[in-house]
Amino acid sequence: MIDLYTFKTPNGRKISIALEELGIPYKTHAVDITKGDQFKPEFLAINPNNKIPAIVDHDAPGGRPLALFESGAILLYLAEKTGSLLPTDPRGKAEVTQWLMFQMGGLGPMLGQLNHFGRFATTKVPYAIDRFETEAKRLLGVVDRQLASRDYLATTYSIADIATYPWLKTSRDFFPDLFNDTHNITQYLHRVGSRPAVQRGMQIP
Ligand SMILES: N[C@@H](CCC(=O)N[C@@H](CS)C(=O)NCC(=O)O)C(=O)O
Repeated sequence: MIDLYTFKTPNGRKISIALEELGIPYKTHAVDITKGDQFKPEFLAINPNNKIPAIVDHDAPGGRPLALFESGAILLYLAEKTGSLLPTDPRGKAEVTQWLMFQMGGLGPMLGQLNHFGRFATTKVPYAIDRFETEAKRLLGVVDRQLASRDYLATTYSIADIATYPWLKTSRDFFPDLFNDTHNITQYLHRVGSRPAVQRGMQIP
């Protein structure tokens, strides 16, 4: 059994999608980050970085519960624990890890900053909006070109797609103009979004 601490954001949805894909039983705990739940001592004991998602795996290696934060680390852990969604051959694994890191270090943070400065900042800062919009467009171009000749980011459907899909889907809903020239991404969103586990995971919490 896994306890999943999450909220309705792209980073949270990565883990609910993965758990749904893998068929691992889990219990959802909604951490309302708009109300400060992430700063409560009981949550900080699980993630000292006060962010969702986090998990506690009660059937972890070593025979004692394992608390984990950082969505990329959680995805790698779940994939390796189950032997799914991550190839075991070094070449295939490296390709998936590359696109996972691209999402964790590039696409996610840049789209996240664009979301902040474009939708939530109380002061409009044109320089920041322009910077993050330009970088987001460039990164979306990289993804779109990668998908021109393949169905998934790496050779097969993997945790790299699970990390990327919720960010693309949510960003397209809020910033549709960014996706005017990304037809391969549009098809990819249909392809990945039609998976029942993805649909279920996107509803959590
Ligand atoms: N690199 C982290 C980022 C997690 C993150 O930014 N979580 C946000 C929601 S998407 C959060 O919990 N923010 C609350 C806060 O910063 O107080 C991951 O991928 O897990």
